[in-house]
Amino acid sequence: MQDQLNQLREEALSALIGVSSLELLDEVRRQYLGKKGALTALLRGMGQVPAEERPALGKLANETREAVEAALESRKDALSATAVAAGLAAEAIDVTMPGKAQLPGRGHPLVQTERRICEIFAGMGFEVVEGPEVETEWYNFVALNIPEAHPARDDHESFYVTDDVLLRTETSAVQIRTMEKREPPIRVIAPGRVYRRDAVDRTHSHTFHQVEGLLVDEGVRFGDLKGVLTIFAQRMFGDDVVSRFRPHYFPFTEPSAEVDIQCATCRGSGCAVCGQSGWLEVLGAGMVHPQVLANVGYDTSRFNGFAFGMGIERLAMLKYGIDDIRLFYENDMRFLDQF
Ligand code: 2NL
Repeated sequence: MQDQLNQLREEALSALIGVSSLELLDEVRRQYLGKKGALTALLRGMGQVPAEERPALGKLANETREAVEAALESRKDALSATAVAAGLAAEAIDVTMPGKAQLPGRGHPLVQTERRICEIFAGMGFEVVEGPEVETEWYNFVALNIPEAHPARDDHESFYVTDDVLLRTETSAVQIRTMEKREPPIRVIAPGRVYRRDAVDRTHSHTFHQVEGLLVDEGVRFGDLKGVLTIFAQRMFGDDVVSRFRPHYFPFTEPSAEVDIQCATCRGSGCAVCGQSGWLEVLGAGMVHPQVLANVGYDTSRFNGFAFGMGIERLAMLKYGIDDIRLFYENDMRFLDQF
């Protein structure tokens, strides 16, 4: 029996060496120390042992149990330590991994261009005003001296909602509303979306964006308009840009002009970009027609002014060298990412 006990201890201890998990460890505990285990089975044979040998054998049995328990305990500690270490290793953060870039958002190229235009005029004392996109014929046409027979008033060129109501074809109406509400001096710019019944192609869209400007005061001269727009062209396209004023006609200004900048690609000698003319049209302008000032109740013997209007898409296309207006509305990230 003594030998059997010693053998049991040897077996149990060597079994423990190969145990690789807490579950298997429990298995070994049951196998040797459990109610149906090897030690219990041996002790059942104690009845057959002579009485004088029992105390020594009992002591050995206890020592065996203690030895196996101690070994189980130390193996358990080792295994838990390994499990904790493995858990920590699995959770470890590799601080040397490259991060996921969070790119800051930015404005659509049209938004960026509109902001830049407004910023330049704000620097010259102009205030931004906004108004409705659905207008009456009075604000959109009549107050601006656009005659009934003008092609823009045809429903083939404008989006009419009713006989008298339409989607605005330019943001001038906002300026008419401003003049109705205030007395000169007036210095405002009106950015916004406008609508025209145009067929879509590389340079036309039925819905586009504009910035119009208006200045009304006493003794305003064409030279003031020229100065403001020359400075605008320089701030927008670079200090060395060359601009020119070319006579034009608008019903709401007299005299009127279109402003061109010299083509940066050919420096004025003519190329494919400027259609061989050497110049690129950027905006329209003129001295406000006295009839327009009279329409809002201003004293035309005292006040006069200048006004101008430009397409934001057109300016953005010139500034960034974009040759198709439709790119602005597709929201293709490969395009937008470039601005
Ligand atoms: C263009 C030309 C222009 C105006 C807009 C205007 C507004 C008022 C009175 C007089 Cl309230 N004029 N606006 C004047 C001249 C030209 O726009 O080519 N726009 C894209």
